[in-house]
Amino acid sequence: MTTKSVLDSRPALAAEVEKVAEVAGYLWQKGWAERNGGNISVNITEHVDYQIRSMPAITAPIAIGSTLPHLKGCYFFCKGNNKRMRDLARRPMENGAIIRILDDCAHYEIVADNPVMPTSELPSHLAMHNHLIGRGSDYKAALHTHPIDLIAMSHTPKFLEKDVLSNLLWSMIPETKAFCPRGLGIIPYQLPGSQALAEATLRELDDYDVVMWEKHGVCAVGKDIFEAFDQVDVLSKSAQIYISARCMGYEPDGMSHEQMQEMTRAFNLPK
Ligand code: 2HA
Ligand code: ZN
Repeated sequence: MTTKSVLDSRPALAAEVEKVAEVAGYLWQKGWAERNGGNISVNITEHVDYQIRSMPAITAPIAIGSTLPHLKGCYFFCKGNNKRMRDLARRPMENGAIIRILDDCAHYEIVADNPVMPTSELPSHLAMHNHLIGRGSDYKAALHTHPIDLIAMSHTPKFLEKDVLSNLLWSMIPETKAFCPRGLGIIPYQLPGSQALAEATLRELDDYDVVMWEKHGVCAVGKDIFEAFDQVDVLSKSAQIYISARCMGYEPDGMSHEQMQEMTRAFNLPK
């Protein structure tokens, strides 16, 4: 492993990677990131200077598996395949890498600091970034994690009907709708890392910023990795309140329809 880093004397780029490391630590502390569970990718193109652009790659080109035209010339910081969030938290450049998308938009190469192969969910992550850029969004971060409470709730069909879980979670505490105003989309079970999962995720992202991968985890997007994490965190808090009430032996009332309407008006939230 090198001791010199591409982050040296690049404070803006270093700050983005530090945010990823901070969130990786939270995911581990919350119990959402067993072993190598979960993935993070951040579009860092705006922080990439001419010197990085002219740096030779440290791997041969690797096929993405699809062609993603909006990613031409983009750079991403990605957690490494089989790497642990708890290690990414302490040593981000040994457990993640900066990749460059090649001009054919179908291959990438690793440029720094070490030849750490990116996350197994790279097809979903890059497809999400391509989709976000294509619709003119300023979102830069994608997060996949395994929150115990939300996954547990995806193990029963009654919560998998459209918007049932969103409405339930919003009604547990006022902040959840305020800070996750588009709610939680639901994606029926698909093989992890598959193109089918990537495609289903894209469809749901048109309506939601956080989607549930049934019996697997959630995927969230945001302007930066903090924003993506915060949305999952508020949904998980609501899930905890629901589960705590059920453990005390009752079905929680939830906020009333009138209280939800009042919140929606007061915070100017989508209906
Ligand atoms: O990378 O969580 O879904 C580990 C995962 C894959
Ligand atoms: Zn996963």
